[in-house]
Amino acid sequence: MQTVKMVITGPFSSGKTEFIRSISEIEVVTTERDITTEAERVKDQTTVAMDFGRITVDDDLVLYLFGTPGQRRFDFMWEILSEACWASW
Ligand SMILES: Nc1nc2c(ncn2[C@@H]2O[C@H](COP(=O)(O)OP(=O)(O)O)[C@@H](O)[C@H]2O)c(=O)[nH]1
Ligand SMILES: [Mg+2]
Repeated sequence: MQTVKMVITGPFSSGKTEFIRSISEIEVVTTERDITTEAERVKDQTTVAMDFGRITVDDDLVLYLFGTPGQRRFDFMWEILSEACWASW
């Protein structure tokens, strides 16, 4: 069985968290917090650290899904999530 880490990234409010929620077979670990920036009030909450979900593709393949925050002020998480070895999570 192969386990592959997949990082879902993109701009703020592009649907990263919703995508992972839609396909994950486990309850998604989220870090949603209330929006505090006026310019971002297109929704109520935003991801401040990461999302985590998992989907079994077939007997041989499981995907670990990591979602990043979208805002530049959280860009340190892009590297952390991209570089971290999934086995250590
Ligand atoms: N209509 C529609 N709305 C979506 C879709 N995916 C996400 N959204 C909405 O777009 C907004 C941003 O989604 P979210 O997953 O929080 O974006 P993120 O900031 O990239 O994690 C939310 O209000 C979602 O409900 C989609 O496929 N269709
Ligand atoms: Mg999000």
